[in-house]
Amino acid sequence: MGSSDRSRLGALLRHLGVEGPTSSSISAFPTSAAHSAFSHLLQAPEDPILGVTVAFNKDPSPVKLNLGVGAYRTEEGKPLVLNVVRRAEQQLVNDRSRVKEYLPIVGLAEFNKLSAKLIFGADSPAIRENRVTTVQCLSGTGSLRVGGEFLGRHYHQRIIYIPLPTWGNHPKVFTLAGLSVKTYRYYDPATRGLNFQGLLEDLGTAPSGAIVLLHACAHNPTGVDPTLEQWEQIRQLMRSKGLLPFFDSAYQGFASGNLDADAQSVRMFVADGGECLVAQSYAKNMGLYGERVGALSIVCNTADVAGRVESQLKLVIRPMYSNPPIHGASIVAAILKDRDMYNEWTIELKAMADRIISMRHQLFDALHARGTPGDWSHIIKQIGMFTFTGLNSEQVAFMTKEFHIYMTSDGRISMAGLSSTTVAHLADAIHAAVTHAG
Ligand code: KET
Repeated sequence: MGSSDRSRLGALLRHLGVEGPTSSSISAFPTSAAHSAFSHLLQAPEDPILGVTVAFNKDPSPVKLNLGVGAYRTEEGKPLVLNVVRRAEQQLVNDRSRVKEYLPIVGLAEFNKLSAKLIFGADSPAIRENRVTTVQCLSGTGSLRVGGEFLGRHYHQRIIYIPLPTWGNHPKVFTLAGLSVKTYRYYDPATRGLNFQGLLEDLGTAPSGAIVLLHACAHNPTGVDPTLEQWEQIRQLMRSKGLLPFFDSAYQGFASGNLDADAQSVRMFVADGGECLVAQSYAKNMGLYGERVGALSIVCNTADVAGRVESQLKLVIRPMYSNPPIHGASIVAAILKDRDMYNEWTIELKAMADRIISMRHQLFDALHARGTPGDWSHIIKQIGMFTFTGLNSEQVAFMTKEFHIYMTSDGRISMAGLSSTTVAHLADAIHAAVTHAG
């Protein structure tokens, strides 16, 4: 700004009755970083999971391998758009009657109905009795957040118990929703299995009415799920203490390859007539990651309560993002309502689940062949997208530095990112990490 400009600005401001800035304060206008309104901000760390992809993208090595984020890759290491999704999209594009109007606050009605059916079962009494309210949300994360906000506003107990360990975003989502986060024991590093006794003890001493976050299947990051008998014991304990279940169902179909089998835990809790919340994601099981499609269902004990719950959910959603996007939910609805497309989806889903299971065997065999010290049978026993290897953060850092293998520092590997061509490289890296590092 030149000096004549400055004096003209000063005159204008005086004319308007505003105290004109002196020439020195004008020259100090926020043109330099030191005077930014945000200059006090510290550089925030990258997200522990999504930041792995940021680091991966910066690495020029041709042998680099991203086993961080839980996103499915083909044998060729490429992201996969399911055939059935392409078909549904084509159908949507060809339908000239479709418009881009706002959806209702709760999203696409058909999508909500079909999503409830998918998780609770077609013959669910809760659905038949109109005791379920389902709202379309922004994938699994958005569903958890809307559920958390709702509970923070309307539920008498603010404490939510999450498993130790759990998906890294859980504590952040629920804390920001105004809940107070506590943990319950879940994983036993010694057995690389479920710490069932610890879980029962911790839930047994939880204050009555506390919320409990449960992974419906394919627990992230451990790959360890309770058996059906253990689920039944958890259910009895929770119901006897009036604990409120909040299921996170991000991997329905990925654990066993079967959508119904993977919904058993949720259905057990609904079958007893009690209340619960469920956050569903279509990111993984339909490969709709970036479309952000999910649903929050709240099962209530009467239809009347469910109606009032839905009215309050609308008040939670409207000021956050008004209403959800239309495209992804339309894809899901098109697939779920058409018998032929639904069947095609289940076949493609099973193929993804099977490929992951086959990678578990290949990795286990490769470590066995190298004589890598340790018992690696957990690689085969664990369920879902991830293997919780037991590698420590130094070993992970070593594998990234020496082998360009990217994974979260807790030793979690996304098996869906592995293929027959990269398994040897990973096995070499693990072998070297175990024998040389940490
Ligand atoms: N719950 C769990 C247990 C979960 O693992 C994820 C994603 C989500 C919810 C949310 O997914 P959404 O895309 O909002 O539907 N987990 C993978 C990706 C991520 O961290 O965002 C992961 O753990 O790699």
